[in-house]
Amino acid sequence: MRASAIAQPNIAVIKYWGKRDLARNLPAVGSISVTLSTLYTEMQVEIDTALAGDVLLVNAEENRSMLARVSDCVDIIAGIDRPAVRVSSKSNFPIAAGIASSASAFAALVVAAAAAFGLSIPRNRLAQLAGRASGSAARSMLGGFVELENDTDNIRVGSLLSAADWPLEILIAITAPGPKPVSSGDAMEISRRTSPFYDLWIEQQAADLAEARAAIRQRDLQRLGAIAEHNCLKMHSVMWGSRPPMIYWNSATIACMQTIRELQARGVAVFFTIDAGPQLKAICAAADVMTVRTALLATDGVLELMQSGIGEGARLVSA
Ligand code: 2P0
Repeated sequence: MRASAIAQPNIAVIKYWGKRDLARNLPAVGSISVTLSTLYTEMQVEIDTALAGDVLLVNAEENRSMLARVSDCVDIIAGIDRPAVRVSSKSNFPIAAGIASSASAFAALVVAAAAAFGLSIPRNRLAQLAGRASGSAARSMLGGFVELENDTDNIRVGSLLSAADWPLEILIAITAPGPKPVSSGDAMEISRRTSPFYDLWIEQQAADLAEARAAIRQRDLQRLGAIAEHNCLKMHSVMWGSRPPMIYWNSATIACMQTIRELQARGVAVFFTIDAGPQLKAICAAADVMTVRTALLATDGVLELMQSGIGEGARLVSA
């Protein structure tokens, strides 16, 4: 009747931007991400027949704005005739600020909800169901380097390398902690409808995925960095070319990019990526993490640095 699960957010090195089926929330492109280890969302789902309707607590406070999305996700797992649930979510990082909080939240939610209702659902099916709630959540079902394949009729997730196979470090430079002005889902739709670069973005994704896959298999950080930065900046070009433009960066985001370029010029193996928010994520070998930390902390406008290794997929914890 009650179950808890933990999931980690993931950072895409080859991005998901755009949907090909709004009703089923199917992405228009495949993507590749790394699952983080130190940031987490823990979700507890408790069936409570005494409740008149579902209740959602986020970090111990009742939250009505996210309730409908959470209820829909539990419906997808347990059916609409299910009893009401009390869902409690805890995270150790800012929500809706471009650090993939919906990915860890919905990955943990599907695992906890399936267990609370006593359902045994294969992992790939859970990934598909999590993906209906949030496209990127499907990737947090697995650990390490994860590819989300955009098949003809559904999605499939697969692991390219485990966390232990290539122990990289990820630094997240927080440049503004508040929630983003436009949700990723809405912004993607605006891009699809209005950006003159959108079709080209979709067309080129298979080549970017193949290049990243090869770089990951070879554990070639420089090769992965080159394609990841290209893919990230191309996604943001699609956003900037949208009407109205979707500009998530601030001046500190650009200062952080400059810092990474300077490190690269000094021979440090590091690359950046930026999602639908103003935070910059730097990915480097464990041996270089102190150098990258120091440089990012000295960059104007960086408020805080979060650090993570590569972690595991969503899993049950004792409730
Ligand atoms: C990604 N993002 O691949 C890309 C890069 C943001 C920028 O996946 O509408 O919050 O819920 O499916 O999962 C954010 O997308 O979007 C995202 P929905 P989601 O990480």
